[in-house]
Amino acid sequence: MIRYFTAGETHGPCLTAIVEGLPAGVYIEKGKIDAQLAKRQKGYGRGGRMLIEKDTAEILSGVRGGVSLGGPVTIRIENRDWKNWSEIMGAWESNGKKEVTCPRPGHADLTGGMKYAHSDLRNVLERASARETAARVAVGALARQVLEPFGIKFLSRVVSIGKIEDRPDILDEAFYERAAVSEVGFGNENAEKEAKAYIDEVKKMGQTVGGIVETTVTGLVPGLGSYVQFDRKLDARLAAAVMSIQAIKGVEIGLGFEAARIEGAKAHDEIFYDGGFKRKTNNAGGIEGGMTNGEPVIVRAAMKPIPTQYSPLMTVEIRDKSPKKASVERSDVCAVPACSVVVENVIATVIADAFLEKFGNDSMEDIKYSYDGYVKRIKQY
Ligand code: EPS
Repeated sequence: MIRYFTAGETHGPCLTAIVEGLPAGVYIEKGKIDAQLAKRQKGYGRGGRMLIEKDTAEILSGVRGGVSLGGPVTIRIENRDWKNWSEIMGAWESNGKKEVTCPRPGHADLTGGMKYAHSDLRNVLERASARETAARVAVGALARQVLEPFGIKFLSRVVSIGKIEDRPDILDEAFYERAAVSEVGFGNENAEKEAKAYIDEVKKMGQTVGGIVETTVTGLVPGLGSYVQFDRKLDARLAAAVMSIQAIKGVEIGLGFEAARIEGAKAHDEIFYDGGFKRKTNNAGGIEGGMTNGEPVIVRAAMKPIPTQYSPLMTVEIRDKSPKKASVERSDVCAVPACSVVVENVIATVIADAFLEKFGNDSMEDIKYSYDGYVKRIKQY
């Protein structure tokens, strides 16, 4: 089982995460974590903060000579912007500047201020910020290194940005490779051009735009997760983890909401046998009864437009209750490609958790032994 916590404010000294449950004997490459962090910073429409940060993971415990020890792994990601905020966000000194009293519609500002009795809503936004997703990406990029020796791979793409849909002719490796390097996460060149033009338009309107992202996980054995208890169902765990990412308003697995609009014969995947149990289609998105069924797991998430609008919506000043324009915090016009990286790595952590739940948590040596035994047994099923 893998558990973790993240900590840190967007303008504090750093983000930290403590990961508990990583087995001993995992070969960990720092470069793989930093590559995911760098990818999260990219994307057409990203804001000024991304010009300041060069996110990289410092490992402070649980790893020796590139191999995990089995104890908690502490990850630290420096906030380079801290030097500009140390007098405002210092743990012991704060000059109280840059206070926020005009809550942004769509952000945690107003309700967070009520809940925690903050009269300066900066105290809310500092932790609610999407900056925290850098820590979650680092955790996922670490956790997925448990899965790589077992051939488990993650493929992600942006399905749409606002009203602009990507137009995959065929979802093959080449398409995913193009999507992986596209500034908008699209694999189709013309659709990419349209999306960039649209983001420019949205920026001119002083607004923001969200979109839909999709992650496909391949190489999974059947039987991760369980049907015996609601909180062990893998689809439930994936949905909760993805929904907990900033700005996510919807999560689908497989056909998702489309499954509610069609009859059973079109919705379910017929089974056949060809040296193993196979399915003709994958409308279930690789999960049936809360368990992987051996087909690729397909998860889609809907990201709302980021709440900070440079032509702000109306709000209420929390002290004098007067109608005001919402506060404008530095932000992104579009962070959908970044969201795609966050969703992929958050999914990786859930898959690693379910994988270790089934095959053990102590050492990669025992895990491989348990995995090989299971694969051998189900081949004879
Ligand atoms: C982000 C960091 C934040 C924002 C943005 C994305 O940095 P800063 O607040 O210093 O500009 O740019 O977060 C939001 C837009 C938000 O509303 O949370 C990041 O690291 O992804």
